[in-house]
Amino acid sequence: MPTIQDRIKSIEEELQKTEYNKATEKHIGLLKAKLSKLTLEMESQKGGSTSGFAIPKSGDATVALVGFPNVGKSSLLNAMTSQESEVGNFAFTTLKVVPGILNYKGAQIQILDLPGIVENASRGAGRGREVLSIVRGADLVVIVTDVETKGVEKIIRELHNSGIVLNEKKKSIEVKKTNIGGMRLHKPKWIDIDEEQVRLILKEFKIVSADVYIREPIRMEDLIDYLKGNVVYLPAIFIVNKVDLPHTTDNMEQLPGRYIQVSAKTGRNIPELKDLIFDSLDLIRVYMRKKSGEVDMERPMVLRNGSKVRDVARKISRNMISTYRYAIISGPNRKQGELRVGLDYDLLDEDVITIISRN
Ligand SMILES: Nc1nc2c(ncn2[C@@H]2O[C@H](COP(=O)(O)OP(=O)(O)OP(=O)(O)O)[C@@H](O)[C@H]2O)c(=O)[nH]1
Ligand SMILES: [Mg+2]
Repeated sequence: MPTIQDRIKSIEEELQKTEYNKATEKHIGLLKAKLSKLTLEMESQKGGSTSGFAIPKSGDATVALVGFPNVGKSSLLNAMTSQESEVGNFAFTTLKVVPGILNYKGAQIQILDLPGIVENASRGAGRGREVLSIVRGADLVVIVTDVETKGVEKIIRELHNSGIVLNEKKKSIEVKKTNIGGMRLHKPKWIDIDEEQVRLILKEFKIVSADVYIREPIRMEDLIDYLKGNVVYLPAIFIVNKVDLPHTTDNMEQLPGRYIQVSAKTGRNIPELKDLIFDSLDLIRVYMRKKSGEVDMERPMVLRNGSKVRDVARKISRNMISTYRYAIISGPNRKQGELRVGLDYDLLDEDVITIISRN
C-alpha cells in the first residue's frame, strides 16, 4: 500500500507533466482535488503542533513578512521598527518569529519577521508549517523578494497549499449535504460550469448527495478551497528589496498586487513602505472626546474600515452597549458638522466621537 506521501508525490509529478489546456483542464482539476484531500489527510495524521513558535498578537493589526531566505526580511523589520532582528548573509539566519512594532499615524502595527520559507514549506520543509500557521493569523501578508530572487509565484503556491489565498474575495459557494438524491447544482443560467467536474470533485471529498449553490463564476480551484474548509483570504502586498544593487526591472510588473521597490540598506522608500502597509491594512482611527471636552489626539482607537459606533462602544467596555444613549460624531472627512447617531452608524477615518450613556 503506498503511503499518503507517495500518493501526493505521484500526483504532483503527474500535475507537472500535464500541460494545461482545454482538453486536460478537467483532469487537472481532479488531480488538484485529490491532492488537497490527501494533504488534509496528512495534516490530520501529523496533528498540529506548532508550540514554541506562536507569538501573542499585540498592537492594532499584525503584518507577516514572508519570503525566501536571505532576501532581507529581518533587515526590513529593523528598518521599520526599533527591533533588532539578526541579519546575516546566508539562508536561515532567522529561526523563529521576531516581532516588532511599527508606530505609524497613531496606529501600532505589529510586524512579524519570519524564517525564510522554501519550496514545499506547506508540507513542512524548513519549519514551513509553523511559519505558515503564523501567516494565517496575520491581517496583511507582505511578500518580500529582492532584485536577484525570482519565483514569487512559488511562495504564493506554498501559501495556497496551506490554505492562504491572497488578494481574492471568498467566492459565493455553498454545498449542503443531503442523504439521497445525488448532486443538484443550483446556479444562474449565465454562469458556465462543467457539472460533471463538480460532481467528480465532490466525490473526491466523499460527497455524493448534495445541493450545490454557485452564485458567481468560479474556478474549480475555488470549489476545492471551499471543500477544504480551512482557507483564509488575506490582503497582500509585495516588496522588492535591495534596489541599491544593480538590477533590471523585467519581472516586477507581474507581481499580483500592489508592490514597492525598497532598500533596507539605504532606507530608500522605507517611509513609502510604511505608508503602503498602513494603507493596505485599511484601518481607521477614531478619537475619543473625554468628559472634560478634550480630545485625545495622541492615541486614537484603531479599528477596521467598516466599523460602526457599536465597535467603539464594545471596545470601551462591556456595559457600554446596554447603557448607550447616543453618540456625537464629527470629523475632517465629514461634510456635516456634529451628528447625533446610533450604534449602527458607520465610522470614518479620523472621526471624533463622544458617547453619551445612561450613567
Ligand atoms: N545591498 C543590500 N543588501 C541587503 C539589503 N537588505 C538586506 N541586505 C543583506 O542581505 C542579507 C540578508 O539579510 P537578512 O535581513 O538577514 O535576510 P532575511 O530575509 O531575514 O534572511 P533569513 O532570516 O535567512 O530568511 C544580509 O547580508 C543583509 O545585509 C538591501 O537593501 N541592500
Ligand atoms: Mg531573517
